[in-house]
This record gives sequence, structure tokens and C-alpha cells, in this order.
Amino acid sequence: EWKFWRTQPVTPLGIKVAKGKNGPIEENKHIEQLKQEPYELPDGFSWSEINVSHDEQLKELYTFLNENYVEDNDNMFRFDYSMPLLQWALCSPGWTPKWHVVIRHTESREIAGFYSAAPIKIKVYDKELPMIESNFLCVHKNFRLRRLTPKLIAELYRRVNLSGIFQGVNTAGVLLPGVVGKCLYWHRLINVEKLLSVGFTQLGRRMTLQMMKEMYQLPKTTRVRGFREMRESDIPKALTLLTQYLKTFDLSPVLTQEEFQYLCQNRPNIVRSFVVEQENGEITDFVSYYHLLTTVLNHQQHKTLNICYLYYYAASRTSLSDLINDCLVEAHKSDCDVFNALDVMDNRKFFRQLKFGEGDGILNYYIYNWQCPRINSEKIGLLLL
Ligand code: EN5
Repeated sequence: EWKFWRTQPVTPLGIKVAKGKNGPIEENKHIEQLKQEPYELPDGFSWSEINVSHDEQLKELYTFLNENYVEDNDNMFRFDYSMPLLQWALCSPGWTPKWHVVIRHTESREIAGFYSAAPIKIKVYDKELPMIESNFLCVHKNFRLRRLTPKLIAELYRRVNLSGIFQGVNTAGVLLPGVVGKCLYWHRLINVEKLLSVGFTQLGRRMTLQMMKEMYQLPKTTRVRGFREMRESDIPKALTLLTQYLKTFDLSPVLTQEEFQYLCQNRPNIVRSFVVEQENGEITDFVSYYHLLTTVLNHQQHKTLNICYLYYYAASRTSLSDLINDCLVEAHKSDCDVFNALDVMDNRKFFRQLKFGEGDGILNYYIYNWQCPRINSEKIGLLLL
């Protein structure tokens, strides 16, 4: 068991790390000590590249992920990252095509595997260091059980190490060595009728459709005075608020203004950000969410769910429930079917009041080549796309 993970610098499952321990598992290596050539692949597969700035290549990657990426436990739903969302997620500041790792089936040239990374500064407990965040690890359904995943992981870190970075963060639904935190998904139903029809949720006991619709109804307009879309000129103030808040967590990004602007400025159908402006012009609160479609597998009528995910926020004046409530109103206006949030940060403080319910999905957080005690979900302040 764990034939690959036993060769990697990760804390084995079931090992409890002592309080106060917080550092690398393996020392940084000099460039000359690192493997200079790519890992060997099984016969029939070869390393390849992809240029996601070219729409044709982006489309190929989009289709690959749309058909092969993460599904829920019961294989009823699969993530459907749109082309613009993918391009945005893959090209955050500091990105490089070297870290968009592709394996192709040599004969057919089709994509057999993919893994990506981008640089980010991470604070873990009391230490700040440059890491990568990796995402979109995926092997084609027809090429599973051929040990391509270990190759993708090892090759990605080989290239990252050659750039002088030796730690990375990522998330996964499955439980693996190197885990530092476990989070749960919560859901705020919006389009009740559609969610029932596709089996995303069931009719509550002793409830009719009408009752359930009424229960989840949302007002047409926002109610926090001064709540409005974030503009470019709000960015420095919103970042100050967020930076203050993120400091309070044991795992969080340390964002430059360029990164914050890239991640949180309004982009239609990708991310939306809002602020609360007081009458004196002061910006006191900030909240954002991103749009990620989900394919409904095997359904006659509905092919896709429009899902919004709570992203970064920071509230200094408005109560969190009021802020997120207005966020729900906005999501509803943009035709969102369900609003998702993890039980990270202070999210548990508004779940009950805003009628979120616990989902059946888990999201585990990982740090590669790092040893530290486990972090509770409410001490996690990092969100990956
Ligand atoms: C990225 N690096 O499981 C890796 N979603 O709860 C990403 N469940 O949508 C890894 N199974 O609970 C992502 N409805 C891992 C997550 C993969 C996707 C996933 C879960 C999250 C999900 C839904 C549908 C379940 C369908 C059957 C769910 C019930 C919600 C309901 C709300 C109201 C109160 C009762 C429960």
C-alpha cells in the first residue's frame, strides 16, 4: 500500500505530528542534485505541452477535464470548468507553461493525463514561504490503473524543484498521506425544483414542494446599506481588509495586490466581488464567489447545474450573515442553482441562519514536503479553485 507515497516527502497517514513542529520534511536541494531529465513513462505514453492561451488547445483541455475530472460519490455529477474559468485558474500571476504538465497517448495524441501548478506565498502557522498550489490532477478514464498519476506528481514537483520551490499545497476529495486538514461542503439550495429533479437533494420529510420552495425563497434585492459590486478603485482597501483577516488562520495565502486583483476583480461568469461602502465612503466589508458549472450525468431534462462557491471575504462592520445573505441574493439574480461553501474560516457562524445544509462531500487539504500538526477547518483560510 502507498507504494508511491512512501517514496515522497509527506507525513504518513495515522502519524500525529507534535505541537510546535512546523517545517520541511526534506531539505532544499541544489539544482545540480536534482534530476535533470523527465521521468520515464510507461510504453505508449509521452510527455507533452499545452498552450492554454490558444483557444483550440484550451478547448482540448476543457473537453478532457469535462469528461474525466472529479465526480461526486455516486457519480451523478462531474465538475465542468468552463474555458474562461480554466484559463483564469491556470494563468494566475507567475504562471508558466512548464508547470502545465501533459501526458499524451503517443499513438492517438489524445490527452491521457494532466496536472498544473502556479506559485503562491503561503502562511502555515507562524511561517511564510513560497510554495506552489497545484490543481486539476486528472487521468483519462480509459487510462486509469496504469500508474500515470505518480508520474504526473513526480514530474510536476521535479519541474517545480528546478525553479527552487520545494513545498506545495493542494486539495482532494480522497484521503491520502500528507493531509493537514479536512473540510466539509455545505450547500444553500436556491433553485429547489431543479435540484430535486436532478437528485441533488431530496424532499424534506413532511414537506411539499411548495413548502420547500417557500423555505428557500430569497429577496429580490440586497439589504445591506452600501452593498455594491467591487470596483478597481476599491482594491487596495479590500485587500487591506482581507490581509488582516487572513492573518488569523493557520493556513492562508499571502497575497500581493497584483494577485488579489487577478483573483478577485469582477469577471462576468467567473468571479464576482462586492464591498460595503459606508456613507462616509469607507470600505468596511468585502465578499466574493466564483461560478463553476457541474454536469448532471444521465438526466433527461437538465444537463448542467450552475453552482456558485463562496470565495474570499472579510467583514469588519457588517455581520457575516448579512454579508453572505446579500451574496446569496446576487447569486440568485445571476441564475445560480445552489450556493456552496466549505466549513473553513468563520463559515460555520452563518450556515444555520442562512439555511445551508451539510453535503456528502469532503475536501482534504495537503502540504507537500511539510510537517506540521493537523489544522481544524475553521483555522483554514485558503481557497483553491
Ligand atoms: C480540487 N483540487 O462530492 C479537488 N460534491 O457535498 C476537488 N453533494 O455536491 C475535490 N452524491 O450533498 C472535490 N447534496 C471533492 C468534491 C467532489 C464533488 C462532491 C458534494 C459536496 C455534493 C451534493 C449532491 C450529492 C449527490 C449524491 C449534496 C445534498 C445537499 C442538501 C442540502 C440541504 C440539506 C440536506 C443536504
